[in-house]
Amino acid sequence: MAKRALITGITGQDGAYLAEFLLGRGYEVHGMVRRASTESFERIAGFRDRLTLHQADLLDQLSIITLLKEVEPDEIYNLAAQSFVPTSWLQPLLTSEFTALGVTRMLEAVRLVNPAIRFYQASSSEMFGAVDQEPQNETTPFYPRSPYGVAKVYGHWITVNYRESYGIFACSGILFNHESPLRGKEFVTRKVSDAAARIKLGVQNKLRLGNLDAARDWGFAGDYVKAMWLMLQQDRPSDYVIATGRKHTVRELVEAAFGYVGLDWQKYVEIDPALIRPAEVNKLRGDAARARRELGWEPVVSFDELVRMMVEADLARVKREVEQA
Ligand code: NAP
Ligand code: F7E
Repeated sequence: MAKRALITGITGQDGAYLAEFLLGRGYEVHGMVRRASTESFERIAGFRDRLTLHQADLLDQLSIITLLKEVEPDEIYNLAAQSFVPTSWLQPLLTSEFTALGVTRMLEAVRLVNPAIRFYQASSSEMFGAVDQEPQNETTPFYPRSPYGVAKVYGHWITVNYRESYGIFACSGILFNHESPLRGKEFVTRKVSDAAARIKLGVQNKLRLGNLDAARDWGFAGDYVKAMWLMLQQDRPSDYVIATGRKHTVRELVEAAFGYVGLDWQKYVEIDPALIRPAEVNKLRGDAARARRELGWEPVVSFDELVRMMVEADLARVKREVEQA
């Protein structure tokens, strides 16, 4: 019989890639979506008819319990969260409700409905924050630098705690930044690829950015969702860092994206002080040796390939928009 997976956050970047990946593995895929006046199903439109979507919300405990009773999943991937770091300073309480307490609500539902369900928690390299040690691995101490990072530390430890307290097969994947053409446009990679395309096609003049010196370990979302699945297929649950092991600055990202469309980025980029964060994470680089050893996981797409993939996708999309206008 086909395995059944439940994905929270299925309408997000990772949810879409993971749903497609699991469908390809023969899974019956269910998604949890929150009620909105307008549906946000663009990312899953291509395979929407092969999914079963259910309304529930991370803020509503009973809706999650009811959902688990109805779906009876073998595996849960908890990807839903308020995931944009700057918003976490503007809405710190809501971020904690979704991104921190939401994890406990999911785990409580697993404990009550069926503790045999395997559980994946979407943890983040933002938990390392102002770290000294480089590269960061599973034993590196956390020093989060935003309400989002703090909420993710809570989500990580409550996952570990439910594993240790109740024997639940719960894994925390500590994923470094991962991007794709499906990335939200407010995140820096997509903001840059979209701007490079729009400026090249003459429908934008300037690109306003914040800190160009920040460095991140950027990988491809399509590679990273495979690691989530691999974690839940092991004999024993554990926590894994997922990263490429290479870091680049925002400046290098801009150079690569604008270079790809043959433009000199310095003519278009302006620094907007409003985009500088109250507390910054300056450099992150992950060490995924445990994942390589125990899961057999390796990233496939390089930084240059990722930038090219994103700029090409935005060029094609903006071209279509311009032609239709
Ligand atoms: P994303 O594109 O922002 O997607 C977030 C998802 O969460 C959306 O489907 C959103 O639904 C849903 N959601 C938010 N609040 C909800 C609520 N109260 N109830 C139900 N659903 C809710 O994020 P992503 O990039 O795919 O990331 C997936 C997860 O991995 C997140 O937990 C993120 O924090 C974490 N993470 C991401 C990265 C990365 O680089 N991408 C790295 C490490 C960890 P709507 O469509 O309704 O808004
Ligand atoms: O910023 C700098 C900014 O918003 C990256 C989320 O998926 O990954 C993501 O969090 C860097 C920061 O991602 C702009 O200051 C400069 O240093 O793309 P970002 P993030 O904050 O690293 C982690 C792993 C997650 O878990 C999160 O959910 O880029 N930066 N100028 C800018 N960033 C943005 N967004 N916009 C700018 O104009």
